[in-house]
Amino acid sequence: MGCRAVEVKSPRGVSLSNRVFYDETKPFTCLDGSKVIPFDQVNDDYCDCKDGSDEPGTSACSNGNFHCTNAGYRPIYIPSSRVNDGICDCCDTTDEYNSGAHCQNTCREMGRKEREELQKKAEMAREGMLLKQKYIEESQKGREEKQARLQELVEKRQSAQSEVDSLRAKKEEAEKPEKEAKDVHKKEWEDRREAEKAAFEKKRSLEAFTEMDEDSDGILSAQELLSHSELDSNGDGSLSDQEAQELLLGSQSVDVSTFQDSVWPQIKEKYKSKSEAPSPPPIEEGTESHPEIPHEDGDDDDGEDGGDDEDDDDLDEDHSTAPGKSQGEESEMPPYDDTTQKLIDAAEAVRNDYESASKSLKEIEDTIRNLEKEISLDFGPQGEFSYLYGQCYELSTSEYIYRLCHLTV
Ligand SMILES: [Ca+2]
Ligand SMILES: [Ca+2]
Ligand SMILES: [Ca+2]
Ligand SMILES: [Ca+2]
Repeated sequence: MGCRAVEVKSPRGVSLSNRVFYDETKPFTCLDGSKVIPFDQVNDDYCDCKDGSDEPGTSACSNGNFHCTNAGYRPIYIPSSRVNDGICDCCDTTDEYNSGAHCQNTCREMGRKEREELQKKAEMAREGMLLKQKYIEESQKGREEKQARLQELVEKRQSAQSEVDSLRAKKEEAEKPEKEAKDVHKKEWEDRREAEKAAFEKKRSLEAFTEMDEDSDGILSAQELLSHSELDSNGDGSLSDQEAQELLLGSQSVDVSTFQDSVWPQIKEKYKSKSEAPSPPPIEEGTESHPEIPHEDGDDDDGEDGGDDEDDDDLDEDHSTAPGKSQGEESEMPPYDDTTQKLIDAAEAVRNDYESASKSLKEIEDTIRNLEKEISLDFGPQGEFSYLYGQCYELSTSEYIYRLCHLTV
């Protein structure tokens, strides 16, 4: 491109590079080689060559091409049908040499504008290169810093890992006696409850026997049972002789110990005392009313992996609620004795240490992972796009907000 200010004499509509084929001292060979004609048939406004090459400067050939030199701007070819068609196609006006159209030579102005554009582009490219260089340098520096930081963290991870390992061992060591002591405590409490329940049941059964043994001869007869229609077994609302005998294990009567061992367990749910004071509600089997117990089990189970905070809460609850609520409520597990409590406290202290060590190890590992990821990302051949890392751009339209984030992981 650029400007060719020198006008060279050549047939009209022929480019400088094709000029060699148009030698006025020789016959003209059509450019496609199809025909040879005398040179005076070139540009004689009559189409001789199939490829139109004998009429570069007229519109005689429909497939011909006219070349504008456009000095000061850039040369172009136009279809020869546009030669002398009254419309200015070439900025140097050469296509309209015989049409009467008033064309102005605008090549110099167009060339100037183009050069200005190009200069602007070149300036921008230079600025861009400088910026790119800056980004590359920053990226290299950032990369080196990240590598150094990563190196540091990898070393730190090693010591954090051994800290966690040693605390885990300590924790397990402290949790073993803790669990044993807690189990013993729980077992003792459960045994005590069992014994209390058995004693209570024995007392109730004796009271029931005494009440049902109407003639107080120490023997409960089927006859004496009959008034207890609540013991009815076939649903007819009354207790028959036969039903009474079945309750008494097929006998006519039972003594007090047989009653307590074998009869009472069958009837105690149905039995209603006839004395005015209703019997106290029976102690239910199981531990539904003792919220502390499931927690205990939970504690022991997940003591191993430590990680969660619930552990701590449960233990705190044990300490604070057990002594307060225990009055009158035999279902509440009594507070731990001093020795057990000391074991729990000791284990808890190690658990806390272990957990905070685990937490900082995890933080180190997370940071390492992120750094490694960031280092491994492709930021261009020289890292020139690393400044885009994590940068987001938003475009709000009337309905949506488009958010574009670069290279985020
Ligand atoms: Ca011709
Ligand atoms: Ca024209
Ligand atoms: Ca009796
Ligand atoms: Ca019945």
